[in-house]
Amino acid sequence: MYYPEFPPDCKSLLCKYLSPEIYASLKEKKTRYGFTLEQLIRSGVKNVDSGIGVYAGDEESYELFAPLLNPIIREYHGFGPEDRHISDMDPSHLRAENPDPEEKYILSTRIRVGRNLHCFPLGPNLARRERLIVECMVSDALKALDGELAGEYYPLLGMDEATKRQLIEDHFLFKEGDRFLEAAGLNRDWPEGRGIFHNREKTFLVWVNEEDELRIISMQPGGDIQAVFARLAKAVEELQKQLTFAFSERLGYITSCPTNLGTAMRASVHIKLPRLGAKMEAFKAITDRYDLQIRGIHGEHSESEGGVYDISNKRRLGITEVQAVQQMADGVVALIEAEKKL
Ligand code: ADP
Ligand code: CIR
Repeated sequence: MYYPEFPPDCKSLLCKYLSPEIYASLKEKKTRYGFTLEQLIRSGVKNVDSGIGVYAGDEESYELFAPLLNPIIREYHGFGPEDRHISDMDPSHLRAENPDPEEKYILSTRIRVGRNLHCFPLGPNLARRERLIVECMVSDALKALDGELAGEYYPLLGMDEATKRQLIEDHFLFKEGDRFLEAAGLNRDWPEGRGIFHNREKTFLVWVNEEDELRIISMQPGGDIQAVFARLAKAVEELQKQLTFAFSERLGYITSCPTNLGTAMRASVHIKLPRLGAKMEAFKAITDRYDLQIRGIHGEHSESEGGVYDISNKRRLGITEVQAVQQMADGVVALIEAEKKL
């Protein structure tokens, strides 16, 4: 294995922080689960248009490869090696009244957290057998939920194409064939071991063995952010009674992509902002002020359609869950005000 080549205009954080010296100091290292630098950086080496370019194979990756990962974490989250993550998922601490009660702008609200099981490596380093055990453990835990959270687990293997396509189009199910995940080894043995759980109303969903072993999702039409957060907090609390999630005192919840560490939370709205969308500079000035990210409406790396954008908190580590949602909610109020003025 040689020092990788990046094009001169490469903007990934991998390319920025993988100096030849750091490369040389890490290239022979291996975690207890056998994860190497080559595996860690494969996605960003193959996809030189990555924003980040790395995926961890286990919790230990974050210690062993810290000379590369710490600077990436600092730049993305503004979180240094001496900082400690703090969690707060108490919905009574959130002040997020519906910013759009007349439903003119916000189409839907979604909050997700990523989780991984404490006693397994992360997806890029998960063996086929382990992935199946994770699927079994998680679907068993989900089966025990009741009330509003009760639902069914649908494995991807054997799901008919039309159902799958519809679930993806309706924003409930993950896409297939993501080249960033593919290069990270996250799509091995596809579709076996993957699946989706949801309640009858599709307001509570869990993705199994996608980028993380669990993606726990609460979503609903409109802008009732408070209700979406309260449902998520309840679901996480219930699942925690049955499953132990990978968690570090310093980095919070451990996820395969360093952008998701900490809260592992992305709180988003799909929001119609056609006027702001035509004035990208003004739009970005507001999203930067509230530390928000703009995505297209079919998820990351997709484009906006009809002036509808996915607006979410960018930072997930070093702020609490309540702060992450509050940032999104406050930013959305400012965006709606700006849209009205144009
Ligand atoms: P993640 O949220 O897990 O980081 P993506 O950005 O790929 O991953 O989004 C996953 C799916 O969730 C996509 O289909 C996306 O359109 C959908 N989604 C995200 N936010 C919302 C929202 N507020 N309302 C409806 N669907 C949403
Ligand atoms: C990239 O580097 O652009 C991709 N690996 C995605 C990074 C952030 N998104 C994510 O974790 N889903």
